[in-house]
Amino acid sequence: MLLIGVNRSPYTRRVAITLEAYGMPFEQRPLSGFANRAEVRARNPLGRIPALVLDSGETLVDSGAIVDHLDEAHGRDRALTPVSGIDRRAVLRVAAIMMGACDKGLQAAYHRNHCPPEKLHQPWIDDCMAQMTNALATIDSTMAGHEPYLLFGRLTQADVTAFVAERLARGLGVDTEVRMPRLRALTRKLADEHPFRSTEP
Ligand SMILES: N[C@@H](CCC(=O)N[C@@H](CS)C(=O)NCC(=O)O)C(=O)O
Repeated sequence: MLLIGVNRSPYTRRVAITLEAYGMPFEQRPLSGFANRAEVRARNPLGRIPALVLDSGETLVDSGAIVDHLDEAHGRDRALTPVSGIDRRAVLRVAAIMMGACDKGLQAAYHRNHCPPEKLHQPWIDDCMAQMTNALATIDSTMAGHEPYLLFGRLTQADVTAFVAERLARGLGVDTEVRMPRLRALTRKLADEHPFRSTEP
């Protein structure tokens, strides 16, 4: 398998962490949607990373769809997202909030990086950042503070997505230590685990 994308991207890193957690061998081509436009658009018409090229030549796009395929290939009963029911909904809820938080953080960053200075609209940036921060703080408020993982005492896709979202928020200047201390403690612990350590950009 060939993973297209840089691990600086939270979506790409989510896929890379999942591949590592499942022990699936893969190669990675560290392309960025902006610096390598033509190559990325050849793999994904949207021009976004990640994309995953399967050994059959089929190309999957969007981290959610890619992770769903990896879950199926690994075996849904052993996957990072539970097969069904309330446990599945709980993991998917956290993953949706965390991926949405990344979307908002990146909207703010794209606006800041791609608009000419005279067109910058700070209230829009502030609102996006507030949505991201609020999403992370809400998950933080559900944490007991001494649990090894977010849910069920084991690693799930909730932890993977929380890890990449917290990392992005910190990179965008959110003081996660202060705003979401339990989440920050979790990501600090996860950073020592192989799938997270080996995918550090
Ligand atoms: N929903 C997508 C989001 C992917 C995404 O937005 N990737 C960013 C990199 S972090 C990208 O390629 N941006 C370039 C662009 O939007 O033009 C996923 O989960 O894979």
